[in-house]
Amino acid sequence: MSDKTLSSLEGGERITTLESHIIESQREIPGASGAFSTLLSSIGLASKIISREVRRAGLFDILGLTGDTNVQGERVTKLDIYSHNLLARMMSRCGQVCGMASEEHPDFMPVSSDLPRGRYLVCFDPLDGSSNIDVNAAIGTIFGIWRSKSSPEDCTEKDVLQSGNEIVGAGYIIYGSSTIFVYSSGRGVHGFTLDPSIGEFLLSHRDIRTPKRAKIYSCNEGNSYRWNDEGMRRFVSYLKSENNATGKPYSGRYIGSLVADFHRNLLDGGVFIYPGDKKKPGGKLRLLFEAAPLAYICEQAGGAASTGWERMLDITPKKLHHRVPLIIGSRLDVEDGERFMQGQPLPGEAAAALTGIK
Ligand code: P6P
Repeated sequence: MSDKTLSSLEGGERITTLESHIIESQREIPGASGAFSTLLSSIGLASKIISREVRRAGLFDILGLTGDTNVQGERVTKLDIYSHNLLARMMSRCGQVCGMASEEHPDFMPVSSDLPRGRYLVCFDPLDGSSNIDVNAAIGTIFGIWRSKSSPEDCTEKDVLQSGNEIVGAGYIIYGSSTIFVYSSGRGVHGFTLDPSIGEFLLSHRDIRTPKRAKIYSCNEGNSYRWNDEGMRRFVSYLKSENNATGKPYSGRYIGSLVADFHRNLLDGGVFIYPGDKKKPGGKLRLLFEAAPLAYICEQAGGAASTGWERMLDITPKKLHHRVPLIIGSRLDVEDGERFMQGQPLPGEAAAALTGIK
Protein backbone atom coordinates (compact mmCIF):
# COMPACT_ATOMS: atom_id res chain seq x y z
CA MET A 1 0.00 0.00 0.00
CA SER A 2 1.54 3.38 -1.01
CA ASP A 3 2.49 5.84 1.76
CA LYS A 4 -0.17 8.29 0.50
CA THR A 5 -2.90 5.67 0.77
CA LEU A 6 -1.67 4.67 4.21
CA SER A 7 -1.58 8.28 5.43
CA SER A 8 -5.12 8.88 4.14
CA LEU A 9 -6.20 5.81 6.12
CA GLU A 10 -4.52 7.26 9.21
CA GLY A 11 -6.43 10.51 8.86
CA GLY A 12 -9.80 11.25 10.45
CA GLU A 13 -11.18 10.72 13.93
CA ARG A 14 -10.16 7.46 15.60
CA ILE A 15 -13.16 5.17 16.23
CA THR A 16 -13.48 4.39 19.95
CA THR A 17 -15.99 1.79 21.09
CA LEU A 18 -17.44 1.53 24.59
CA GLU A 19 -15.44 -1.67 25.10
CA SER A 20 -12.11 -0.09 24.03
CA HIS A 21 -12.81 2.99 26.18
CA ILE A 22 -13.50 0.82 29.22
CA ILE A 23 -10.29 -1.15 28.67
CA GLU A 24 -8.22 2.01 28.17
CA SER A 25 -9.74 3.58 31.30
CA GLN A 26 -8.87 0.43 33.23
CA ARG A 27 -5.21 0.78 32.16
CA GLU A 28 -5.11 4.16 33.94
CA ILE A 29 -5.90 2.46 37.27
CA PRO A 30 -2.87 0.73 38.83
CA GLY A 31 -3.70 -2.77 39.92
CA ALA A 32 -7.12 -2.81 38.24
CA SER A 33 -8.21 -6.42 37.86
CA GLY A 34 -10.66 -5.89 35.01
CA ALA A 35 -13.63 -6.75 37.24
CA PHE A 36 -15.20 -3.32 36.89
CA SER A 37 -14.65 -3.42 33.12
CA THR A 38 -16.37 -6.80 32.88
CA LEU A 39 -19.35 -5.51 34.86
CA LEU A 40 -19.67 -2.36 32.76
CA SER A 41 -19.49 -4.40 29.55
CA SER A 42 -22.29 -6.64 30.84
CA ILE A 43 -24.48 -3.59 31.38
CA GLY A 44 -23.55 -2.37 27.90
CA LEU A 45 -24.63 -5.68 26.35
CA ALA A 46 -27.90 -5.70 28.31
CA SER A 47 -28.65 -2.16 27.13
CA LYS A 48 -28.20 -3.17 23.48
CA ILE A 49 -30.78 -5.92 23.96
CA ILE A 50 -33.18 -3.57 25.79
CA SER A 51 -32.71 -1.04 23.00
CA ARG A 52 -33.70 -3.69 20.44
CA GLU A 53 -36.84 -4.55 22.44
CA VAL A 54 -37.78 -0.90 22.97
CA ARG A 55 -37.42 -0.24 19.23
CA ARG A 56 -39.74 -3.10 18.26
CA ALA A 57 -42.05 -3.08 21.28
CA GLY A 58 -44.99 -1.78 19.27
CA LEU A 59 -44.53 -4.50 16.65
CA PHE A 60 -44.89 -7.46 18.95
CA ASP A 61 -47.63 -6.09 21.12
CA ILE A 62 -45.18 -6.13 24.01
CA LEU A 63 -46.74 -2.83 25.02
CA GLY A 64 -49.65 -2.79 27.36
CA LEU A 65 -49.80 -3.46 31.05
CA THR A 66 -49.32 -6.64 32.99
CA GLY A 67 -51.88 -5.43 35.45
CA ASP A 68 -49.20 -5.68 38.13
CA THR A 69 -47.92 -2.77 40.15
CA ASN A 70 -44.34 -2.35 41.42
CA VAL A 71 -43.18 -1.43 44.92
CA GLN A 72 -43.75 2.21 44.01
CA GLY A 73 -47.40 1.47 43.36
CA GLU A 74 -46.80 2.33 39.68
CA ARG A 75 -48.45 0.27 36.94
CA VAL A 76 -45.81 -1.97 35.37
CA THR A 77 -45.42 -2.53 31.63
CA LYS A 78 -43.98 -5.76 30.23
CA LEU A 79 -40.85 -3.91 29.09
CA ASP A 80 -40.17 -2.92 32.71
CA ILE A 81 -40.25 -6.55 33.77
CA TYR A 82 -38.28 -7.68 30.73
CA SER A 83 -35.56 -5.07 31.36
CA HIS A 84 -35.40 -5.83 35.08
CA ASN A 85 -35.06 -9.57 34.49
CA LEU A 86 -32.44 -9.12 31.76
CA LEU A 87 -30.23 -6.77 33.76
CA ALA A 88 -30.52 -8.89 36.91
CA ARG A 89 -29.60 -12.02 34.95
CA MET A 90 -26.68 -10.44 33.07
CA MET A 91 -25.16 -8.84 36.17
CA SER A 92 -25.60 -11.87 38.42
CA ARG A 93 -23.75 -14.00 35.85
CA CYS A 94 -20.87 -11.63 35.08
CA GLY A 95 -18.93 -12.94 38.09
CA GLN A 96 -18.22 -9.45 39.51
CA VAL A 97 -21.38 -8.74 41.53
CA CYS A 98 -22.46 -9.96 44.96
CA GLY A 99 -25.80 -8.16 45.20
CA MET A 100 -28.26 -5.87 43.43
CA ALA A 101 -31.27 -3.69 44.05
CA SER A 102 -33.83 -2.65 41.44
CA GLU A 103 -36.54 -0.01 41.36
CA GLU A 104 -38.79 -2.80 40.09
CA HIS A 105 -38.16 -5.17 43.02
CA PRO A 106 -39.02 -4.64 46.69
CA ASP A 107 -36.02 -6.41 48.22
CA PHE A 108 -32.24 -6.63 48.03
CA MET A 109 -31.18 -9.38 45.59
CA PRO A 110 -28.03 -11.25 46.67
CA VAL A 111 -26.34 -13.17 43.85
CA SER A 112 -26.89 -16.91 44.26
CA SER A 113 -24.10 -18.90 45.92
CA ASP A 114 -24.27 -21.19 42.85
CA LEU A 115 -22.72 -18.40 40.79
CA PRO A 116 -19.24 -16.80 40.93
CA ARG A 117 -19.54 -13.54 42.86
CA GLY A 118 -17.47 -10.37 43.00
CA ARG A 119 -17.17 -7.29 45.21
CA TYR A 120 -19.56 -4.96 43.36
CA LEU A 121 -23.11 -3.95 44.19
CA VAL A 122 -25.40 -2.48 41.53
CA CYS A 123 -28.55 -0.42 42.03
CA PHE A 124 -30.58 0.23 38.92
CA ASP A 125 -33.81 1.54 37.49
CA PRO A 126 -34.25 -0.87 34.57
CA LEU A 127 -36.60 1.28 32.50
CA ASP A 128 -37.23 4.74 33.94
CA GLY A 129 -40.04 6.79 32.48
CA SER A 130 -41.74 3.61 31.31
CA SER A 131 -45.16 5.30 31.47
CA ASN A 132 -43.96 7.06 28.30
CA ILE A 133 -43.41 3.81 26.36
CA ASP A 134 -46.88 3.77 24.82
CA VAL A 135 -46.45 7.32 23.47
CA ASN A 136 -42.96 6.65 22.10
CA ALA A 137 -41.22 9.26 24.28
CA ALA A 138 -37.57 8.68 25.23
CA ILE A 139 -37.02 6.39 28.23
CA GLY A 140 -33.92 5.14 29.98
CA THR A 141 -31.96 2.79 32.22
CA ILE A 142 -30.05 4.21 35.21
CA PHE A 143 -27.36 2.37 37.22
CA GLY A 144 -24.99 3.03 40.10
CA ILE A 145 -22.08 0.81 41.16
CA TRP A 146 -20.75 0.56 44.71
CA ARG A 147 -18.22 -1.77 46.40
CA SER A 148 -19.52 -4.14 49.06
CA LYS A 149 -18.06 -3.52 52.53
CA SER A 150 -18.68 -7.20 53.33
CA SER A 151 -17.17 -10.17 51.54
CA PRO A 152 -19.05 -11.28 48.39
CA GLU A 153 -20.41 -14.28 50.26
CA ASP A 154 -21.76 -12.22 53.16
CA CYS A 155 -23.18 -9.11 51.49
CA THR A 156 -26.66 -8.11 52.62
CA GLU A 157 -29.03 -5.16 52.16
CA LYS A 158 -27.07 -3.08 54.65
CA ASP A 159 -24.07 -3.18 52.29
CA VAL A 160 -26.08 -1.43 49.60
CA LEU A 161 -27.29 1.38 51.92
CA GLN A 162 -24.25 3.55 51.10
CA SER A 163 -24.14 7.23 50.19
CA GLY A 164 -23.42 8.41 46.66
CA ASN A 165 -19.95 9.46 47.86
CA GLU A 166 -19.09 5.75 47.78
CA ILE A 167 -20.15 5.29 44.13
CA VAL A 168 -17.29 3.88 41.98
CA GLY A 169 -19.17 4.24 38.72
CA ALA A 170 -22.58 5.23 37.36
CA GLY A 171 -24.35 5.73 34.09
CA TYR A 172 -27.54 5.79 32.12
CA ILE A 173 -28.72 4.65 28.73
CA ILE A 174 -31.27 6.80 26.91
CA TYR A 175 -33.47 5.04 24.36
CA GLY A 176 -34.44 8.05 22.26
CA SER A 177 -33.98 9.05 18.61
CA SER A 178 -30.74 7.12 19.11
CA THR A 179 -29.53 4.94 21.97
CA ILE A 180 -26.75 6.60 23.96
CA PHE A 181 -24.75 5.02 26.81
CA VAL A 182 -23.39 7.68 29.18
CA TYR A 183 -21.11 6.72 32.07
CA SER A 184 -18.45 7.92 34.46
CA SER A 185 -15.98 5.96 36.57
CA GLY A 186 -14.56 9.06 38.20
CA ARG A 187 -12.55 10.42 35.27
CA GLY A 188 -15.10 12.56 33.47
CA VAL A 189 -18.38 11.72 31.73
CA HIS A 190 -18.41 10.08 28.30
CA GLY A 191 -21.24 9.24 25.89
CA PHE A 192 -21.42 6.47 23.30
CA THR A 193 -24.02 6.27 20.54
CA LEU A 194 -25.20 2.84 19.41
CA ASP A 195 -24.64 2.06 15.74
CA PRO A 196 -27.26 -0.68 15.27
CA SER A 197 -25.73 -1.70 11.93
CA ILE A 198 -22.62 -3.02 13.72
CA GLY A 199 -24.05 -3.42 17.24
CA GLU A 200 -21.38 -1.18 18.78
CA PHE A 201 -21.55 1.86 21.07
CA LEU A 202 -19.21 4.44 19.47
CA LEU A 203 -17.70 7.37 21.40
CA SER A 204 -19.80 10.38 20.41
CA HIS A 205 -19.66 12.68 23.47
CA ARG A 206 -16.09 12.88 24.83
CA ASP A 207 -15.69 14.38 28.32
CA ILE A 208 -19.14 15.96 28.69
CA ARG A 209 -19.07 19.24 30.64
CA THR A 210 -22.45 20.68 31.60
CA PRO A 211 -22.85 24.50 31.29
CA LYS A 212 -22.49 26.29 34.65
CA ARG A 213 -25.62 28.37 33.93
CA ALA A 214 -28.84 26.83 32.60
CA LYS A 215 -31.04 27.87 29.70
CA ILE A 216 -33.83 25.43 30.55
CA TYR A 217 -35.86 24.55 33.61
CA SER A 218 -37.68 21.23 33.92
CA CYS A 219 -40.46 20.50 36.40
CA ASN A 220 -44.07 19.34 36.48
CA GLU A 221 -45.65 22.74 37.13
CA GLY A 222 -49.04 21.03 37.40
CA ASN A 223 -47.89 19.88 40.83
CA SER A 224 -46.55 23.26 41.96
CA TYR A 225 -49.65 24.20 43.99
CA ARG A 226 -48.98 21.23 46.28
CA TRP A 227 -45.20 21.57 46.59
CA ASN A 228 -44.20 21.63 50.26
CA ASP A 229 -41.84 24.58 49.93
CA GLU A 230 -42.99 28.08 48.98
CA GLY A 231 -39.32 28.75 48.21
CA MET A 232 -39.46 26.33 45.28
CA ARG A 233 -42.52 28.08 43.83
CA ARG A 234 -40.65 31.39 44.11
CA PHE A 235 -37.58 29.84 42.51
CA VAL A 236 -39.55 28.67 39.46
CA SER A 237 -41.20 32.12 39.16
CA TYR A 238 -37.68 33.59 39.26
CA LEU A 239 -36.52 31.26 36.47
CA LYS A 240 -39.42 32.52 34.34
CA SER A 241 -38.79 36.21 35.12
CA GLU A 242 -37.09 38.68 32.75
CA ASN A 243 -33.42 39.20 33.67
CA ASN A 244 -30.90 39.74 30.93
CA ALA A 245 -28.01 39.59 33.41
CA THR A 246 -28.69 35.90 34.01
CA GLY A 247 -30.21 35.02 30.63
CA LYS A 248 -33.76 34.69 31.97
CA PRO A 249 -36.56 33.79 31.32
CA TYR A 250 -35.44 30.21 30.83
CA SER A 251 -37.34 27.91 28.47
CA GLY A 252 -39.56 25.29 30.08
CA ARG A 253 -38.88 21.74 28.88
CA TYR A 254 -40.42 18.70 30.62
CA ILE A 255 -40.80 15.24 29.07
CA GLY A 256 -41.78 13.44 32.27
CA SER A 257 -38.98 10.93 31.69
CA LEU A 258 -36.10 11.64 34.07
CA VAL A 259 -33.32 10.24 31.87
CA ALA A 260 -34.54 12.23 28.85
CA ASP A 261 -34.91 15.48 30.82
CA PHE A 262 -31.57 14.95 32.57
CA HIS A 263 -29.67 14.13 29.37
CA ARG A 264 -30.93 17.22 27.52
CA ASN A 265 -30.10 19.45 30.47
CA LEU A 266 -26.66 17.85 30.93
CA LEU A 267 -25.67 18.66 27.35
CA ASP A 268 -27.39 22.04 26.87
CA GLY A 269 -27.52 23.41 30.42
CA GLY A 270 -30.61 23.10 32.54
CA VAL A 271 -32.03 22.60 36.00
CA PHE A 272 -34.44 19.74 36.81
CA ILE A 273 -36.66 20.02 39.87
CA TYR A 274 -38.84 17.41 41.55
CA PRO A 275 -39.67 18.75 45.04
CA GLY A 276 -41.47 17.02 47.85
CA ASP A 277 -45.20 17.69 47.85
CA LYS A 278 -48.31 17.03 49.92
CA LYS A 279 -48.74 13.59 48.29
CA LYS A 280 -45.05 12.61 48.58
CA PRO A 281 -43.44 14.83 51.24
CA GLY A 282 -40.11 13.02 50.85
CA GLY A 283 -40.17 13.39 47.07
CA LYS A 284 -41.07 10.93 44.29
CA LEU A 285 -37.66 9.95 42.92
CA ARG A 286 -35.53 7.20 44.46
CA LEU A 287 -32.11 7.93 45.92
CA LEU A 288 -30.33 4.67 45.07
CA PHE A 289 -31.85 4.01 41.65
CA GLU A 290 -32.15 7.53 40.21
CA ALA A 291 -30.93 10.53 42.21
CA ALA A 292 -27.54 9.31 43.48
CA PRO A 293 -26.28 7.82 40.17
CA LEU A 294 -27.39 10.92 38.21
CA ALA A 295 -25.93 13.21 40.89
CA TYR A 296 -22.58 11.41 40.52
CA ILE A 297 -22.63 11.90 36.77
CA CYS A 298 -23.77 15.52 37.07
CA GLU A 299 -20.96 16.42 39.50
CA GLN A 300 -18.41 14.62 37.31
CA ALA A 301 -19.60 16.87 34.45
CA GLY A 302 -19.26 20.03 36.60
CA GLY A 303 -22.90 20.30 37.70
CA ALA A 304 -24.57 19.93 41.08
CA ALA A 305 -27.38 17.95 42.73
CA SER A 306 -29.15 18.31 46.06
CA THR A 307 -32.46 18.01 47.86
CA GLY A 308 -32.48 21.82 48.13
CA TRP A 309 -31.02 21.42 51.62
CA GLU A 310 -28.41 18.67 51.39
CA ARG A 311 -25.88 17.64 48.69
CA MET A 312 -27.35 14.52 47.11
CA LEU A 313 -24.14 12.44 47.27
CA ASP A 314 -23.84 13.03 51.02
CA ILE A 315 -27.15 11.30 51.82
CA THR A 316 -27.03 7.77 53.22
CA PRO A 317 -30.25 5.89 52.37
CA LYS A 318 -32.33 4.77 55.36
CA LYS A 319 -33.99 2.03 53.28
CA LEU A 320 -33.73 0.51 49.83
CA HIS A 321 -36.52 2.60 48.26
CA HIS A 322 -35.58 5.83 50.01
CA ARG A 323 -37.15 8.76 48.11
CA VAL A 324 -35.72 12.27 47.91
CA PRO A 325 -36.65 15.71 46.58
CA LEU A 326 -34.30 16.47 43.68
CA ILE A 327 -32.82 19.60 42.14
CA ILE A 328 -30.07 18.74 39.64
CA GLY A 329 -28.20 20.30 36.74
CA SER A 330 -26.27 23.52 36.05
CA ARG A 331 -24.34 24.38 39.18
CA LEU A 332 -25.18 28.09 39.47
CA ASP A 333 -28.91 27.39 39.12
CA VAL A 334 -28.92 24.54 41.62
CA GLU A 335 -27.18 26.92 44.07
CA ASP A 336 -29.84 29.60 43.39
CA GLY A 337 -32.56 27.00 44.01
CA GLU A 338 -30.97 26.11 47.35
CA ARG A 339 -30.93 29.81 48.30
CA PHE A 340 -34.66 30.09 47.54
CA MET A 341 -35.41 26.91 49.51
CA GLN A 342 -33.32 28.13 52.46
CA GLY A 343 -34.53 31.75 52.31
CA GLN A 344 -31.03 33.08 51.63
CA PRO A 345 -30.38 36.20 49.49
CA LEU A 346 -29.24 35.79 45.89
CA PRO A 347 -25.90 37.24 44.82
CA GLY A 348 -25.64 40.57 42.99
CA GLU A 349 -27.41 40.86 39.68
CA ALA A 350 -29.79 38.00 40.36
CA ALA A 351 -31.24 39.79 43.38
CA ALA A 352 -32.39 42.65 41.15
CA ALA A 353 -34.69 40.25 39.36
CA LEU A 354 -36.58 39.46 42.52
CA THR A 355 -38.54 42.69 42.59
CA GLY A 356 -42.11 41.72 41.93
CA ILE A 357 -41.56 37.99 42.42
CA LYS A 358 -44.42 36.97 44.64
P1 P6P B 1 -44.55 13.16 37.06
C1 P6P B 1 -41.32 8.55 35.56
O1 P6P B 1 -42.46 7.92 36.13
C2 P6P B 1 -40.57 9.23 36.69
O2 P6P B 1 -40.19 8.31 37.66
C3 P6P B 1 -39.37 9.98 36.14
O3 P6P B 1 -38.84 9.38 35.02
C4 P6P B 1 -39.94 11.35 35.80
O4 P6P B 1 -38.98 12.38 35.92
C5 P6P B 1 -41.03 11.52 36.85
O5 P6P B 1 -41.42 10.21 37.29
C6 P6P B 1 -42.25 12.22 36.27
O6 P6P B 1 -43.18 12.36 37.33
O7 P6P B 1 -45.21 13.23 38.42
O8 P6P B 1 -44.17 14.53 36.54
O9 P6P B 1 -45.31 12.35 36.05
